[in-house]
Amino acid sequence: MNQAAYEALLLRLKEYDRHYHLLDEPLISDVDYDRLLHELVEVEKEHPDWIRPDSPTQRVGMTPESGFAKVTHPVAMLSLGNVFNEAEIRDFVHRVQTASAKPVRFVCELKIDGLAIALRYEQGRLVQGATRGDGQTGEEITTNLRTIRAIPLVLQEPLTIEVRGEAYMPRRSFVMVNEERQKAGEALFANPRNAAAGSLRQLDPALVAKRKLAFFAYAMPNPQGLALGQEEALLRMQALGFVVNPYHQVCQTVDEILAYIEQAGKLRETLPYDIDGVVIKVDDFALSEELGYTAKSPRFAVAYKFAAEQATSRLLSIEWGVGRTGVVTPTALIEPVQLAGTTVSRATLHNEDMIREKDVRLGDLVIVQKAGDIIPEIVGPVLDERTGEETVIVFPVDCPACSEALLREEGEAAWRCVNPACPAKAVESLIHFASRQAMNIDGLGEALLENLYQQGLVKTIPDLYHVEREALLTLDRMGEKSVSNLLQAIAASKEQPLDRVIFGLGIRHVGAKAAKTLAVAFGTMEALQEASFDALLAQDEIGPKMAQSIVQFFADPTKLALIEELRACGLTMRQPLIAKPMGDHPFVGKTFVITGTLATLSREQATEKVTSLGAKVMSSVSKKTDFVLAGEEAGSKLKKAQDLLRDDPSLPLRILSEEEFWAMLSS
Ligand code: 0OX
Repeated sequence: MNQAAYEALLLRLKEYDRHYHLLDEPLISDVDYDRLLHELVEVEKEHPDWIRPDSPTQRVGMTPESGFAKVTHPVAMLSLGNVFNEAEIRDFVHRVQTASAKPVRFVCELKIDGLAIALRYEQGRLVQGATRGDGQTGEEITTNLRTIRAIPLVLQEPLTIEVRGEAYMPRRSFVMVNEERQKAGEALFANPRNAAAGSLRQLDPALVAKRKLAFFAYAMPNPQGLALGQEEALLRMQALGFVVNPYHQVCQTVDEILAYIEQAGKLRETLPYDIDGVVIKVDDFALSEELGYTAKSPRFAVAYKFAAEQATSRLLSIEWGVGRTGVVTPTALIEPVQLAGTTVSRATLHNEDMIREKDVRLGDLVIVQKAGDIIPEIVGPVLDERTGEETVIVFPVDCPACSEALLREEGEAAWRCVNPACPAKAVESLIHFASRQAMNIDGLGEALLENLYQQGLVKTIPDLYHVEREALLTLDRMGEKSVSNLLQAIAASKEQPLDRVIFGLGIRHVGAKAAKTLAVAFGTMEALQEASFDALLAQDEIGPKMAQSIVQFFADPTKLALIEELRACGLTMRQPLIAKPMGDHPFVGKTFVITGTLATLSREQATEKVTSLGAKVMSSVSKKTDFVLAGEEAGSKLKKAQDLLRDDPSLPLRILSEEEFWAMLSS
């Protein structure tokens, strides 16, 4: 084969890819495709210098040596706020409309039930792909994402942009994957979403490639003038080579949005992939930016979630679990039933009051409900089906894990085990400490912690930092590599910021957000330990219940000893600098736009530096921009800033060179 024939074959394969993914109309069978691909591989082996970066063979790369690296998202990947009914949609539309002088255009899209992914292209080449993670930091899974044929490796234009979208597993791939797993005697994936997530977490990209994942692009977080609105962005992404879901629609009234939702509901069953609702977005990017964000989600878009799905099944028995705080929770074990595409055999009954209120009895036919990601729950019994054989559920009086008497505090729905030595509480506390929102220790999941506890290797949090390689190697399924990775992850967690340690300690009522507020306000663990009730209460969003709980926590000598021990283990418990201690820094509270190529730091690093000083980084320049940090080859944004200043020199806007930026940064 000569080079021209090679290139023709490559183009042919790319065309097949496009039909397969974009149009969902394969032109040839998988077998034929694989045969042609094999031909291509053979030619490339002979002529490595012919290989083009957009060749389908470039999709399966090298296996990462040790787990996945972390990636900080330059623009946070926030989750969407949910709306569930017409009134809430009206509210959203009204709020948006109030902020705009013109009638607002919305773009409605199907909400694909997959995993949000961020892709970074430099000069048109895919250089990085990452998961959403906690929204700020995700995992770098570029080699795995490269195996997805719907993700272009090279764009139609040499642009440096980020594109976000949903990686998902089409239903037919899901069925295939599960059939294979069943044959191999492996646990089945509950639904396509879990299968997609599980696949992207594989360390071997060749395995990921077999799973046949797909991708829909739906956002350009930093459109750089490539598009002025969402509809244009979708078209633009499509022109660049992405697969964009075809069912998007511009709506200008609530009625049009409702009609779209109704259609989407009908379409749902016929689609070759799962959707769990509809996303409603403001079209105009300028308006979107003006609307901005709440702490958790954008104000310019919401997700309408399809109503919960219900099924009926028989209540067989109750499993009593003990949580980290000692709360005893009932889980209903039911006859397995199909619900929203998964088999459900467990559902929560919440607490004793709920059981009484609903009058659920053993042997009852019960209604089970699942809404979105939420764990299935028992809605109530089907009373007409009662035979009289059903028996009342008796709540345990002693802890199911340690047999100590349970307590129920005034005004609380929960029964609690207060035994500090309760093994169930200890394991749950370890799980919480290692969890993603707390110390984020990779590889240290529930099953492993339970095992470590049962083997007596880790009984307390500080034990984690003393556990030895040899001991870990004795555990099932822990080889050299996983043990090294785990030890490395545990060691790395010593540097986690103070807020994660505070959250990880599991102080009652203190969630991740409050932990951050406390870490920022008090700066060190010592200061927090000594904070009075009033000093705590003076902080934003810290109420009396939380303040009381914090004071109580630090009054307990065993907790103080725990913190001392963690310090001795080498935990730094430091909070990176943020706005407050730098109250008079010129960047505090300012709005930045970063453009062009910076010589001394990446855009992510620049973003991190200014946001840690309490500045905001925006994607486009407006009259409200305070600083434009312009690197080499800055283009339209720099020009826009210059134009704005020419029209109105009194604007507070300043254009900074990289050198000036560093000078101000250290001021
Ligand atoms: C989806 C989906 C998720 C980006 C801008 C607002 C939220 N699951 O299909 N997210 C978004 O948009 C993000 N769009 C979607 N279609």
